[in-house]
Amino acid sequence: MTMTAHIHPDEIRTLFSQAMSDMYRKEVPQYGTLMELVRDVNHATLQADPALKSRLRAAGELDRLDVERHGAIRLGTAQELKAIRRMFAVMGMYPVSYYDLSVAGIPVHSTAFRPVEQASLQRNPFRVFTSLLRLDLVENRALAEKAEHILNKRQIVTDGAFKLIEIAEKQGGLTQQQANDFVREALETFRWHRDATVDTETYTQLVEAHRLIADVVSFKGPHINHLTPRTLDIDTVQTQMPQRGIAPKAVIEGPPSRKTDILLRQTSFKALDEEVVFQGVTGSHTARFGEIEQRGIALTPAGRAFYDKAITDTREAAAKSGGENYTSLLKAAFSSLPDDLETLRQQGLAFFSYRAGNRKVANKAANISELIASGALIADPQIYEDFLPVSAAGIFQSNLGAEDQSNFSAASNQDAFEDALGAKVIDEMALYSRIEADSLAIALTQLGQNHLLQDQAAA
Ligand code: OOG
Ligand code: NI
Repeated sequence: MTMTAHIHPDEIRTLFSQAMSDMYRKEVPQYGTLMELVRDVNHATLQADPALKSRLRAAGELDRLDVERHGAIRLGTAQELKAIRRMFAVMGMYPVSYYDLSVAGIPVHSTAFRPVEQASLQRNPFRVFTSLLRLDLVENRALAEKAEHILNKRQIVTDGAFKLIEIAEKQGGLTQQQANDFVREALETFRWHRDATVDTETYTQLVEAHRLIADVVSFKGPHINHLTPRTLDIDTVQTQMPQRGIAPKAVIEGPPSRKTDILLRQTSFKALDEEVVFQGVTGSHTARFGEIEQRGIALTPAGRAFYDKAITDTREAAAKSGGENYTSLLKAAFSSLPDDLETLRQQGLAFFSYRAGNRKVANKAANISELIASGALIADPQIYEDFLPVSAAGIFQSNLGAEDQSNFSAASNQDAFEDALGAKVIDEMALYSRIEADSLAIALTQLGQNHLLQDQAAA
């Protein structure tokens, strides 16, 4: 039997993410403008801060910046979600975390498909925030049934893509030629279709139930909703957007601006009106928007608990005061969270990845902090690779308009989501803590400091 070499799933992911970016740039020209702005701001930030640049380079983080982005899609049925899971697996992307957005009045629940290994994340951390419509939350049952019927008639993954997914599953990978074909076929799933599958009347009914339902149900497939580049300085991007003819939403979602970036900060610009033909009748649809994000260090469960409480407190206080002083309330709520990496590390609030530095150590160190202080051991922040449900809800809502913030009195339903997915979602905290533990073990072994392995949880 002749064996043809398989290419690495990381390479397929990079090909796909590039192809997606090219397609989306043609579909939404403002995306190109946004990419340029982000590239300019990142360049200026690195120029102005050589220490940041060399830290990113040493941590293997610099190269991924230019290719880094996330996409968002919205699916209609369990079969679609299963098919998409198999498609993303070919590219080394797996479902991480469960996000319940019904608590924010949005009838979806979601996961993020992304690479999970540290080396794969460094090569290309491309992720896709993937939502599944919850027709069970639609009060008008007749409309929900109609929507289900419409969805059941469409096939969002091409026959060609399915064939290659099966080959990849059977052979454990794809050859270069198969990968190229796969990327071309997979791209079709996410393309914008100007021709809706429904008539104007049905579309209007769906919009009345919820604009998001109309977005999912009325089209041939889950057009890519947005592609989000990562900036190193979101405050500057936010202020410069208007100069490039882009109007950002009022506030940046997530934590406040700090010396030490944590988790994820996001902003977006208003959704576009796109021309659509409803069974011969020209109309328009508003769903796709632009988004920018800045990523900081991943927080441990203890750090995350602080974050969640600070955000909840801020929103409550802001609601009481009419929302005007949101930014100062937010800053105040985070003022007791340490704003330097080493304190976050020593207090067990954030996740790190360890590596041995150039300096050798002669003696057995007393603890890990001592090794770090001497320069023998280096603790790089682990970038937060996931999403924040409150931010996601804010992003959804800023693009839906106030009239769509209905209250779905639904319980979170991870079991139903995993049934639809045909798999369990991976726990994000387990991924960060495994990367931390593995990297520490390797570094300590290299440094001849294995005696410190037992108390790796300690500072
Ligand atoms: C997804 C909204 C959430 C994010 O980055 O948190 C999101 C959507 O609009 O489908 O994109
Ligand atoms: Ni997004």
